[in-house]
Amino acid sequence: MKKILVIGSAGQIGSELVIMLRNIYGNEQVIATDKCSDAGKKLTENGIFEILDITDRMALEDICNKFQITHIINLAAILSAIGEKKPMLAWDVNMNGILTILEVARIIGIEQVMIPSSIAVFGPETPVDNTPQKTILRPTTMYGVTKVTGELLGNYYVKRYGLDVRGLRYPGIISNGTLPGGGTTDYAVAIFYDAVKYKKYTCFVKENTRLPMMYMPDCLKATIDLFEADFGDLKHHSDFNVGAMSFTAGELAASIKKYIPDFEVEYKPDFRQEIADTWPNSVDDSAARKEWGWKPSYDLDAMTQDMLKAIGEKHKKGII
Ligand code: NAD
Ligand code: AKB
Repeated sequence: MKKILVIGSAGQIGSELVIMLRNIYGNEQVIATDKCSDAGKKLTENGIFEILDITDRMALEDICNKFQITHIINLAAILSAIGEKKPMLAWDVNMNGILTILEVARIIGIEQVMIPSSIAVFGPETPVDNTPQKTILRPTTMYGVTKVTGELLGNYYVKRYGLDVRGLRYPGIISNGTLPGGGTTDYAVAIFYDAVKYKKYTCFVKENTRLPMMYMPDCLKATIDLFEADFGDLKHHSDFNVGAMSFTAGELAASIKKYIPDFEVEYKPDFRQEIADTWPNSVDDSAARKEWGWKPSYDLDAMTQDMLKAIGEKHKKGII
């Protein structure tokens, strides 16, 4: 039976992934950890939550042994915008964190390690439309540098040691649970909160900025589907492109306007524009579709309706 350790579980993705994993595998089979104790009631009330800093190798080994962990999912990371403000921290958490996990996994015999990557592996020289799986990986952010290196390390551990390492390049993830943790795609979440609360939003990228995005239910599905895939069916390992939708900031605003007609957006690009300009418009995810059956469910309008409903309910209850 799988015993799953989720590292960095209090963030945007982890806080929802842990709940889904516990629903599938059982509360006691999923150990949630994060460096901060702000895990939210949900993670502590129906399962174990432990403090774990991913750069602390001894602590990681202790937790793996204590709970007889078989599978590790690492979500601890410093995202692109914070990474440009604190590049050394991004290197430490993203790089030393991954190497620590891979080494511990190799030495104590963990069955599978999952480490998500990002569209941030691409850079200004990469083809922007339908970006191929195998292409130029020359990012210009520290976050991107750590994500490319993480993918290479993952593939190295597969080839060199036969360790089962998996990863997928998430696009910008949009959700209504935990707020995003300091990335360039955060505008695509913040716009919904401000639309509901103020009917106004000041967007930090230009109206015509187009990026690949994905709604959280699809993100969780992609993660679990790859987690569950048969290792023997995988030709790729740490670097699967996964696509769902692609829209400009202006198209996102127009989709919200269909439901909130007096919603207004002002565009005031900041330093994150430069990062967004180096990422693709859309990705070719045919390898994920072929090797583990990836298929997204949400398009822009379906996501907008769902986001506005969920955030509208929070607003009515006075939670936001
Ligand atoms: P997040 O910033 O919301 O959460 C990251 C979590 O890691 C936080 O709870 C933080 O406390 C924790 N953390 C930071 N330093 C740590 C350390 N030293 N030890 C242990 N925990 C630490 O990030 P997220 O959006 O949930 O992202 C999860 C993964 O998905 C990351 O690898 C990220 O690069 C990747 N990803 C996310 C997106 C997105 O849009 N959310 C897109 C592409 C890739
Ligand atoms: C970020 O904007 O940094 C993340 C990502 C796309 O990796 N959301």
